[in-house]
Amino acid sequence: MARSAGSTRKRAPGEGKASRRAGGARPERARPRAGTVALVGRPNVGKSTLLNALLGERIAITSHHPQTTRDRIAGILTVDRTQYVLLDTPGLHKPRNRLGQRMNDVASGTAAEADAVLFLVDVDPDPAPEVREEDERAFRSVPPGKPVVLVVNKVDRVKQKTKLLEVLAAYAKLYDFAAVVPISAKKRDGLDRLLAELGKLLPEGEPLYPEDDLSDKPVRFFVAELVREQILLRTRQEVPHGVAVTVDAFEEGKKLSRVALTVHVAKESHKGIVIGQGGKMLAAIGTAARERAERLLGQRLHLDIRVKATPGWFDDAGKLIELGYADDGLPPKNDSSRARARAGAAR
Ligand SMILES: Nc1nc2c(ncn2[C@@H]2O[C@H](COP(=O)(O)OP(=O)(O)OP(=O)(O)O)[C@@H](O)[C@H]2O)c(=O)[nH]1
Ligand SMILES: [Mg+2]
Repeated sequence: MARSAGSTRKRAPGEGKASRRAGGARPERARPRAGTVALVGRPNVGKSTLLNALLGERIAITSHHPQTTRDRIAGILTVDRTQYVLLDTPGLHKPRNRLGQRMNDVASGTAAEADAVLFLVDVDPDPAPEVREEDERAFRSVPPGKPVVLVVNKVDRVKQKTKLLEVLAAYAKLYDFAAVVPISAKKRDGLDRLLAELGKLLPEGEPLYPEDDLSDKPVRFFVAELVREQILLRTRQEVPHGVAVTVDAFEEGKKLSRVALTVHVAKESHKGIVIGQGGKMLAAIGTAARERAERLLGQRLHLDIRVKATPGWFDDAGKLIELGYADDGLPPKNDSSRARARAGAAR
């Protein structure tokens, strides 16, 4: 699908938002609805995979490692006269450092601000008919009184459907959910019903974003994230958790944009792992990230990536700011809902 990084306003290089050209509202009698839905749940349950599946675009990075997502990322989906502002969030977990605490704050803060919450859990291939304790703990971060849709993901893994029904029945007792929806984000099963249930919970109103916007994040965010994704996919153990990627320069050209990035690793010894023998690993990371970024953003890119050890950055308030984890990732309070939803674009 055609994509462009363009938006109409004048902007600094790399600050333009990702947008979609296709789509748009089809005329219908129902009144327009628009609102925010926070996707929350434990790490690794498939929140970002679900966001991408609903949008039909891979805007959020995903991996088999827990705690892949570190920011709130809005994905904008307009179907008929309903605009869903889907807010992907970091997985709720027991934090071990400042970064982890910030990630939890972003997730629970986003749930508190949103019009509706999509609480996501996943099922094992052979699931026990009970609520997982970690899910119960994560659910406590959802403010009481919110409309919540419980979504049970990865049903493609379950062979015995009677077991799945038992899991659904157990989780349904956790709260007075607006709906309980089994899905497979990977196979895109159950997504139409999910959207129908979420749509009922959104307030009536005009779209919060232009209909061809895809996300609230600037282009440079996606380039940095796609580099981080390749590192998550290609490294193991403690290396991926200690990686942050910053954009140092973004030179926007008509035919080709040049992006200079730094990969920050937690230890000197991790540098060699990311660079690889003769620089092979870094070259592979760069090529794969560039290809994905070009596809998403609809522009040709040249990535210039260096690797630097920044020990302890995830526990250092000053370094967290330097590396882009400055605020709590939330839109400012005391604002109209329209301004709130748009605020993320300014980062
Ligand atoms: N079998 C199966 N795997 C899935 C499904 N959805 C997601 N996954 C896998 O689950 C893993 C985690 O997916 P993510 O989307 O990164 O999970 P997340 O909840 O965003 O994780 P954090 O960002 O760490 O909180 C990845 O390996 C996905 O491929 C699904 O429907 N079925
Ligand atoms: Mg995620």
